[in-house]
Amino acid sequence: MAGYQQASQNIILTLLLLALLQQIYPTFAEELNWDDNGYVLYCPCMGRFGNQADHLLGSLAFAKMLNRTLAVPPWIVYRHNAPPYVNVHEPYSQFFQLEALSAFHRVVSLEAFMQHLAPQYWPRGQRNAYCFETAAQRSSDKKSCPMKKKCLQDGNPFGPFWDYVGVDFDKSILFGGIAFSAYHQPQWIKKFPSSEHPVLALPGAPAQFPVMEEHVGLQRYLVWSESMSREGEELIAAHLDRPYVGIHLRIGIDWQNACKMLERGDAGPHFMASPQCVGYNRQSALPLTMTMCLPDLMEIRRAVKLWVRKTSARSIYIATDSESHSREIEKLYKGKVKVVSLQPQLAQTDLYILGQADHFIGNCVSSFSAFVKRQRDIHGQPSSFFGMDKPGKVNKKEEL
Ligand SMILES: Nc1nc2c(ncn2[C@@H]2O[C@H](COP(=O)(O)OP(=O)(O)O)[C@@H](O)[C@H]2O)c(=O)[nH]1
Ligand SMILES: *[C@@H]1O[C@H](CO)[C@@H](O)[C@H](O)[C@H]1NC(C)=O
Ligand SMILES: [Mg+2]
Repeated sequence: MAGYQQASQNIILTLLLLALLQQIYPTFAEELNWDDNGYVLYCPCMGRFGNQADHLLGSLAFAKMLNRTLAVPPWIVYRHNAPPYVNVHEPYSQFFQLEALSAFHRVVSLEAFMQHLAPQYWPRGQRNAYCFETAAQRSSDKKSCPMKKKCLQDGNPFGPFWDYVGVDFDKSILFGGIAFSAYHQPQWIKKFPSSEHPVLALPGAPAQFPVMEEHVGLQRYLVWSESMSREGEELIAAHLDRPYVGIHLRIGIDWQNACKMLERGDAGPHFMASPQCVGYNRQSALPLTMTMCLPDLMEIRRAVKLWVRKTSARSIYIATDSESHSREIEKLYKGKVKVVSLQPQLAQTDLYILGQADHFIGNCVSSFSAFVKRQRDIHGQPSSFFGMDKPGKVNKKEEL
């Protein structure tokens, strides 16, 4: 009898606990409900982290414009130079809080969508792909969306991405004369009402690169996960003395090649992420110099010296895609300023540390730098660029 009472008390306690948990995690319960207004799915198939982040901002805006839930994709991490030598798909929440996105708009992780909703509401056999007619033109039958295979390529990252969530597409639905901008909102609703087209699955992000000016502020909804913040704060506490200047060196071989386009005159001031510093307006854009794209050691030293002096920095953090130049930078200070470059396994760790710096010097053309700059702008933290000490203002030659 006593045992029975004990057991029923345990059950009541468990139920109470479950009810409590549901209150704390309401999004978990919501994730399981189907949204009659439909979903947007896409592959972040262009570029690495910075590009994927730009695309996420635009995709959030697109999903909100159509009042569809956004199925937030995992990050595609290209691990081809280190084990496991393939693409790794990191769930969004590995780096950022999914719940923070819902302050802007309804979201569900693509993984949860596939696990909890797709089996019933988007079953095999009914999985339509949606794409531009021009994209389908490149397929062998000229009418299939390039979801898992890109013509003349091995299908990376498209195939592995949809395989990761276990999706094969059954049919392609093509469209044209329409863009992802707000101007076309009525056409989207008319062409693809959610009653007939509940899941809009796209081969790429319904967004532009670089991010449009009007969507830059959506960065505020990208909030670091607790594990990322904890790890980042621990590293800062262990290695850096405040104030510290954080710098992003984007100088590796792929970048040297990209900047050659600028050198040859094949690129205007709007080149990749550069609107962030030359201005979004094409007519009034400031010139984009080679120093801004690929700062040489002289410019790196000049900018570091300037900002270390201005902020009375006690340490410098160097994030880099290749060399850190830490020896050369150390030489400027003879041990009085600590120079740190951790070259962490996760690029996001660098992003976190740069985001927390007392001053940040970024690369204007890099979307990796742009991520840091946007985040800092939201929190009112100062940033500059190599070759541009005051964002939006051409460097005077005389300075320093
Ligand atoms: N850890 C680390 N990785 C970097 C750094 N700079 C570039 N990378 C790597 O190179 C990639 C650059 O691609 P992306 O993020 O699209 O930025 P973008 O090409 O500079 O516009 C990043 O995602 C990182 O994987 C850096 O400072 N630190
Ligand atoms: C948007 O979608 C939500 C969730 O399905 C719904 O409750 C809301 O009424 C919709 N808003 C509009 C303007 O249609
Ligand atoms: Mg890139």
